[in-house]
Amino acid sequence: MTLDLYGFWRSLATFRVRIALNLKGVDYREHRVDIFSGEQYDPSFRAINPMAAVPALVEHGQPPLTQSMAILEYLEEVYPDPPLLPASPRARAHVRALAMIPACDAHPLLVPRVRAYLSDVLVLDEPSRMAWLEHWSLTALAALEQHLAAVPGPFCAGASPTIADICLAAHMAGARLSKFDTSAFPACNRIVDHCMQLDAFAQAHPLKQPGAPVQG
Ligand SMILES: N[C@@H](CCC(=O)N[C@@H](CS)C(=O)NCC(=O)O)C(=O)O
Repeated sequence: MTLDLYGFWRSLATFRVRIALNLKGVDYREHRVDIFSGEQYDPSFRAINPMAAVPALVEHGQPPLTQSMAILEYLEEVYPDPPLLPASPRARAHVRALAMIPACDAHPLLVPRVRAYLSDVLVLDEPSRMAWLEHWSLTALAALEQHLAAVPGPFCAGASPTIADICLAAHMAGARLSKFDTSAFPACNRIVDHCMQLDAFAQAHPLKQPGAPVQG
């Protein structure tokens, strides 16, 4: 049965869920919630996600699932093939930790509601706001680079993609869209470039989604 994904082209958390759905071959249709124009605050969407954030995943007749990491874990349990977590408990914990660096330590500092607070409440000017975003974006990449510099690859944890690759690819896409200099992170760039050769990642990219700016 087709799943309903509520998302937005520029949303990195939605990008994560799209990749997982694609990797697992799960059929879905996406409904656009324009988080730049404030559609996430519409009562009809708040009824789906009271946090007013995408993604949300709805299966016919079931309450919505929210939080991209919870959705990835759900997909892993319900559609175990191909696995997005390694077999051993220790390796799984490590992959989850790598995934959480961008998803839990960095991404919450970069979202529109935080950007709006920086400009509207703290009255930061545009260069100061960009410095904030760049700082936290690159802080996560520096930590990941230290973890990944010596891995044999081609993915974060071996020969197939895991949730660590999904979260790294989404985070790097955000950094690249913001034109941050990521050249100090060659291992991260190498792994992401490898991921993006897979259709499941490439087709899920923000710039491939309806509503994204057309690239010249
Ligand atoms: N921890 C949540 C984050 C969800 C989130 O903040 N999504 C962003 C887009 S990536 C959003 O919808 N933001 C709306 C806003 O900040 O107003 C998840 O992983 O799903």
